[in-house]
Amino acid sequence: SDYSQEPLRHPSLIINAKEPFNAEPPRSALISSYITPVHFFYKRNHGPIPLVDDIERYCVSINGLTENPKELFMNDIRMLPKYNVTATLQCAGNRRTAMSKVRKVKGVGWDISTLGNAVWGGAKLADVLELVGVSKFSYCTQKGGKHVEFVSVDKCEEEKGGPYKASIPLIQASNPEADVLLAYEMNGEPLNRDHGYPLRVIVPGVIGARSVKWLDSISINAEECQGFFMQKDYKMFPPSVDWSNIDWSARRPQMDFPIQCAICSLEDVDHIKPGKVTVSGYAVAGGGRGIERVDISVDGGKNWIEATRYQKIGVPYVADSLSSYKWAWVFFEITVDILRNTEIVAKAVDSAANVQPEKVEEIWNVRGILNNSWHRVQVGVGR
Ligand code: MTE
Ligand code: MO
Repeated sequence: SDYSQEPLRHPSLIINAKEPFNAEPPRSALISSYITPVHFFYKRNHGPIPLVDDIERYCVSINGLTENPKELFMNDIRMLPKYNVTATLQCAGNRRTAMSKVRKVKGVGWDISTLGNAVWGGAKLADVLELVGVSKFSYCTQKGGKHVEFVSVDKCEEEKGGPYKASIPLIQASNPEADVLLAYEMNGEPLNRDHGYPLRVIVPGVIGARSVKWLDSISINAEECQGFFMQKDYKMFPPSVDWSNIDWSARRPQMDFPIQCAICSLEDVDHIKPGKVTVSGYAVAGGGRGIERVDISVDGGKNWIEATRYQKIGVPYVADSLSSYKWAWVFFEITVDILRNTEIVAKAVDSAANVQPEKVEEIWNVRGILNNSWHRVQVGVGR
């Protein structure tokens, strides 16, 4: 593989793997602003960053089980109504390092910053599909298409040198309320190469793996995508399954991510002065479910107090109100008194009353995905 044309990256990113480039920001940088600056946004790749330079000739072909296949140029996509969707993208591997401490798992190690919140600008996939004869809210096209597959221009080892790909159900793709985008902007700027220039998919509320970067083509198919990352990866197995008895066909590809939160104002083992300590971080729910509550414990999980939540500084957050960003994280904050060595814990509850599991052991899985166990930081109190 050719890594000679990689873009420049911010020097404070924590690099978990160099080639392919996989990096996350430090915890404190992650919560330094509600909208994650592009340079601090985690980067998750499975191959070299492709170089798409002839933007005039760049086009996305839309084919498969539709009456009216088409090639769309950037101008065709820009002509459609533009939407700005604030959405948190989270990798299924977020917090994998902590899971691998229980028992070894396969995959790049990640701390708690394998997610970011951006304003994605682009066309709604539901509008794009209408251009090829698929009406809004369709389960199935006349020719029997039920899944929408996204194929990239990059090349990955796992696909034996072929492109990265993924699919989502047609009903989600054609639902304008699902806010699935073909995005050409991130935080008001053209997408950069690391994040999918010139065009990527954004599937809000779903693990990052389905938000295909460097889009090359879209195919409407009867079956879900048979690619590696749909069928041989990013599936959740019970703790009893290991590499000797794994049956990939027994599980479905993971779509929504689960309720998640983490403390970012403290490192794993922090030494602090006795007195008031600010505990802050992010909480995010999959599938557009809002965050109902974030609970903090300063005694390892015996007693809990509720943190304040916000999406805009100074404005209390209310889940599912018209003023909330339904696909985006909330920040939480609370000031506590810490006088002796202890464990500070955070757990969130979403609007469907889903709660994070207490122990990582209960959700351990061989691929090391979806670690959303209570987030704990050990604090040592010194002089
Ligand atoms: N798309 C392509 N073409 N190639 C990839 O390797 N990685 C996926 C997804 N889309 C990937 C991809 C994964 S696993 C995640 S978590 C997100 O992109 C990461 O997006 P980001 O690098 O913009 O943060
Ligand atoms: Mo990912």
